[in-house]
Amino acid sequence: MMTKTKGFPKDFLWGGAIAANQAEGAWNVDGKGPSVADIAMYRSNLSVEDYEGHLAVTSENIERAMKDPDVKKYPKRRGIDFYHHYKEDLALFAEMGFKTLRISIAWSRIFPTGEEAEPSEKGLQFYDRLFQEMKKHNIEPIVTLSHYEMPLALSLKYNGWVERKVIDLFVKFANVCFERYKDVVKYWLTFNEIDSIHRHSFITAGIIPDRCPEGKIEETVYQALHHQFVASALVTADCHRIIPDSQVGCMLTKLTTYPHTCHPSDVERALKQNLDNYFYADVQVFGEYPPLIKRMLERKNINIKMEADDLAIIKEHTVDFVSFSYYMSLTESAQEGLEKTDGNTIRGVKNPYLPSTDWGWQIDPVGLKISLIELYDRYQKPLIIVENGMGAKDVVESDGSIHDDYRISYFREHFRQMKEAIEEGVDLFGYTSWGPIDIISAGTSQMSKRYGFIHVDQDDDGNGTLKRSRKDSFYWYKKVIETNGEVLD
Ligand code: BGP
Repeated sequence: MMTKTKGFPKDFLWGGAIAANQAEGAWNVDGKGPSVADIAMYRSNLSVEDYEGHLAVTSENIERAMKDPDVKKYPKRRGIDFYHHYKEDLALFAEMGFKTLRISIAWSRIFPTGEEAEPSEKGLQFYDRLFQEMKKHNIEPIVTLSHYEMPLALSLKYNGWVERKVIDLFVKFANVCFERYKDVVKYWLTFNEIDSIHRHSFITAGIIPDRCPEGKIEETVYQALHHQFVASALVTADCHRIIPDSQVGCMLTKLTTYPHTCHPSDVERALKQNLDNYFYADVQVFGEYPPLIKRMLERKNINIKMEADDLAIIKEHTVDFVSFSYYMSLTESAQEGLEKTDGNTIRGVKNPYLPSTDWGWQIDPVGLKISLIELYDRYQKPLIIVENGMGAKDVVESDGSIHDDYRISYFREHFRQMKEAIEEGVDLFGYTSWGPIDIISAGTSQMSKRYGFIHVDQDDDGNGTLKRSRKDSFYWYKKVIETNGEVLD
C-alpha cells in the first residue's frame, strides 16, 4: 500500500521571475549607464530562430547603437517601464498570492560604467523602494546579480569578462548590494544561465567577437567563463559573511537532451550534450572542473590562465542550492539531415512525440520531471525552478479578455510533473514562472512573445499604452497558489 502523496511543501515558494533588462526600461534614467542589453535591436525582418542574427554584435553596431537615442528600435531600453510601474505590478503579483518574485539588479544602475569609486545612490534607492514594496506584500525577493545586463563600458574597455579585472569590479558591485540589502534579501543567484556564455557571449559576458584574438574565440570565452566561476565563488563567500542566513544559488539553463533513437551513437551524443550542460553547475556545486571537461579542454588545446588560488577559491565557496531554467527538451542524433527545431538559443533535432510553441520550442512536461530527478540525484542540494513558461502570441478579445488556455495547459502539465518529482523524493523548494507579466524577449527582443499571466499593451515596435490586464491564466495561477498546487484544473 503506497504512503500518502507528499504534495508541495507547505512553505513552497510560488512566484514569478523577471530581469531588469527585460522589464525595467528607464535605460538612462536616474544616472543609469548603458548596459550590453541596451544595444539589442529588434529586427522584424529576421526569423525568430535566427539567434545569431538577433544577438549579433560587432564594434561597429555597438558604436551605431550608442549614437542612436531611439527606444523603439531597442526594446530593452524601454522594457515594460517596470521602473515606474513596479507598485502596480507588485499589487497584481500579490493579488495572485505570490510568495516570491525573482528580479535582477542592473549592474549599470548601481555603477554606470562599472568603475565608479562610489555607487549611484539613486540606483540603490530604486531597489530600496522595490524591496520595501515587496515586503509590504510579503513577497520574498530572489535576486540575480548578473542577468545579461553588465555595463557596456566594461565590454568596450575590457572586452567584458575576458579581462580578469572585471572579477574585482563585480565583487565590488555584489558587496554593495549585500551590504545595502542585507536586511531584506536572503536568496541570491550569481550568474543567470552561466552556461549561455558560449551561445551568446556578448549579452552573457560582454565579449565582442571582433575584439578576440584571431581564431581564439573559444579559448577566450572559456577564459571569461573561468573569471565568472572565480567571481561567483568570491561573492558566495562575501554573501555568507555579510548576510549570515543567506542562501546562494547557481543558475543553469537545463537543456535536457534525448537521443533521437536507441542507436548507441545517438545515445552517446545525447550523453555528451547533457554532461557538457552539467559542467557549469558542477563547478559551482562540487567546486572543481570535471575531469572529462579538463581532458576536453586539453584535447582542444584550450589553455585557461589561472592564478595560484583560483581553484582553491572555487573549491571552498560552493553554492547552497541549484536553480535552473527549463522551457523545453532537446533531441540529438548522430545522423545528419534530420528536421531541426528551435529551443532556448539552441537548436535540436525535432522530437516527433512533442508539440511545439509558435517559436518551435518543444513542450515537454515530463522533461521537467526528468530534469528535476537528474539534478537532485547529481547534486543532492535543494532545487528551485527559476524560469519556466511558454512564449505565445496572445489574442486580446474585443471585451479585453485573453483566453490563454494553452498557457494554463502548459503550466498545469508541468506542475503535475513537479508534484510527481517531489513525491519521488526531489527537494524542490520553489518555482518562479518566467515572465509572470509580459516582458521583452531575451533572444529576439520581441514583445509579441508573451509569457505573462498579465498582459501589457505594447507591441514589438513599442506602440501601446502599457496598460496591464489579467489573462485567464491569472485567475488559474491564483487558485493554484491558494491551494498550494492541489487544485490544477
Ligand atoms: C532565458 C533567460 C530569460 C528569458 C528566457 C526566455 O534564457 O534567462 O531572460 O528571456 O530565456 O527566452 P526569451 O525571452 O528569448 O523567450
